[in-house]
Amino acid sequence: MSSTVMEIETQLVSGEFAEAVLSGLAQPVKSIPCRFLYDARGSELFEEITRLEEYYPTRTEIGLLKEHGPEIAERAGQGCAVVEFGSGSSRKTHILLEALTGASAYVPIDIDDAALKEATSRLHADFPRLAMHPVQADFSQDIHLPDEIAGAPKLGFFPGSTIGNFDLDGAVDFLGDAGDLLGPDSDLLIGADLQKDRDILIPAYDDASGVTAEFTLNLLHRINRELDADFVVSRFAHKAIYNDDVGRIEIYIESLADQHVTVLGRPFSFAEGEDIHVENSHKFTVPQFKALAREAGWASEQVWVDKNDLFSMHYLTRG
Ligand code: AVJ
Repeated sequence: MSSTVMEIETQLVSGEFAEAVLSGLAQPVKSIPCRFLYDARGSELFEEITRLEEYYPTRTEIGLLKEHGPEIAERAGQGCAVVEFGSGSSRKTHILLEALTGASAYVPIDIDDAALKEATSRLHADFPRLAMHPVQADFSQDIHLPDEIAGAPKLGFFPGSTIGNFDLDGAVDFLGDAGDLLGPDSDLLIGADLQKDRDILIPAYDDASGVTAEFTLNLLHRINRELDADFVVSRFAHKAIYNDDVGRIEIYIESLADQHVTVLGRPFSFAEGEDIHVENSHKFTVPQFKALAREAGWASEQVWVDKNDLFSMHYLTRG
């Protein structure tokens, strides 16, 4: 097909999701960016994942936040504005804000307006004297912080090891951009999941009750619903592997048969055993994460790790 015809055809398909799916499935190695896992149902299922026995990151990070809240507050100082990258986790934010009695404002940044409103109103009910300045934006855009917090010291907050979704170059870029946004002398509190035995890692991403499988396969239901597709979801399976070489969990949707699927009128074939790559979740060592932060212009001021060496929380400064 000539590139002109391709361009015209691509323009006919409206929406970022449609474009990502059509181009992702047309590649020799099929993949779809992980952000599309989080529609309303996907976000609900992810919330369920965070409460699973096998999924240690959430409860471990919450434990670290509770235990070290006073030290975090001491470092953050008086009058700081808390800038959260995403607004997904009000449970963690609540614990942080409870510890930071001196905070002057809360500024969540999220692409999803509904999620922003919900998080802000819930937190406003609990912290009525704290100024709330939600920012609706995409991290790939140029973001501007609200003028109201211009004079306040900034504490960025990026929990959950969501940084692990990026590849290593992407993580450095993100941390650099976050530093530029927060400005000189700002701080960043960030969660980073640790490398560990696959006997702990694999069940965390392939739980016995099948919630993670449902979360992954919801992507096919979403494509069927939104992109007029005919995936027979029972002919695909969730697959989580640990890639030792790069230290990351990789999540795939595996085709269980040779089959054809139509998405927005375009045909795609799948061989038995063929994968669609849908998510990476990097696991770090403490020195590796410090080096990554340093590369992006952040100095490590303090690191907290739980007693089982499962998860790390880093207090970084821009100096
Ligand atoms: C939201 C990226 C932190 O990598 O642990 C969990 C996503 N996917 N189970 C993670 C996820 C399947 C999660 N993050």
